[in-house]
Amino acid sequence: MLIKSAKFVASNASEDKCPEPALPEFAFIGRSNVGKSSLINMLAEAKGMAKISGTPGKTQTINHFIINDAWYLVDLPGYGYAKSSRKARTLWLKRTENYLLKRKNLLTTFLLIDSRHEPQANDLDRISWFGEHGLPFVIVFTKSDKVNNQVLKSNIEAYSKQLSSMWSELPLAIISSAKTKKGRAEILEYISGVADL
Ligand SMILES: Nc1nc2c(ncn2[C@@H]2O[C@H](COP(=O)(O)OP(=O)(O)OP(=O)(O)O)[C@@H](O)[C@H]2O)c(=O)[nH]1
Ligand SMILES: [Mg+2]
Repeated sequence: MLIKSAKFVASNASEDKCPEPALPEFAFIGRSNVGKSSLINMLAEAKGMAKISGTPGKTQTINHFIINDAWYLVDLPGYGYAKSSRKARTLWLKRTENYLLKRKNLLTTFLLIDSRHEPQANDLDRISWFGEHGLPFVIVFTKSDKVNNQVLKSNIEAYSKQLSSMWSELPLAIISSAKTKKGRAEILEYISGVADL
């Protein structure tokens, strides 16, 4: 898929304030600092479009970006930041879960997992949550440039093992790097197929 244009549309605190749900959209969720905003910029070939930071917790709202004037990429706040307050975590849950459950034009959510780490409880909980609610999602293993192939393979295998105990069929998983653009073609191809673009 060719990206002809990519523009920031709006930043909102709640689902009911988001742009009219008239175009297909795809959201990105995952732990703080996992690389959601970086992946969105990499896919859109738009450096600096989504705000990136080395400090976890950069994205705090629901951010819509319009691609080719035809579909949305949505950057969501991260979860699991150890230093966030209970109040902030409750707010995250309220905002994000409400968005994921209610948004009518949301076709698939990309659930990002840092490929450098072994399975983490909060990521597994999030995967279960998608399953419980029957919401379509794709796993993306991020920052693959930071890990050697052996560790990458072993971490992905550990995930597959954990997930096999919960699911009869494993969700689609894509390996990515915002740095080398690994996974870009695969993710865009998936989007274009699902949204019939
Ligand atoms: N080497 C490498 N660094 C990455 C990659 N993706 C993201 N980063 C770095 O990881 C840090 C966090 O990236 P963000 O894209 O801001 O992460 P986020 O998930 O949007 O974080 P929050 O908005 O805080 O939830 C930044 O320093 C990025 O430069 C990647 O694929 N490879
Ligand atoms: Mg972000």
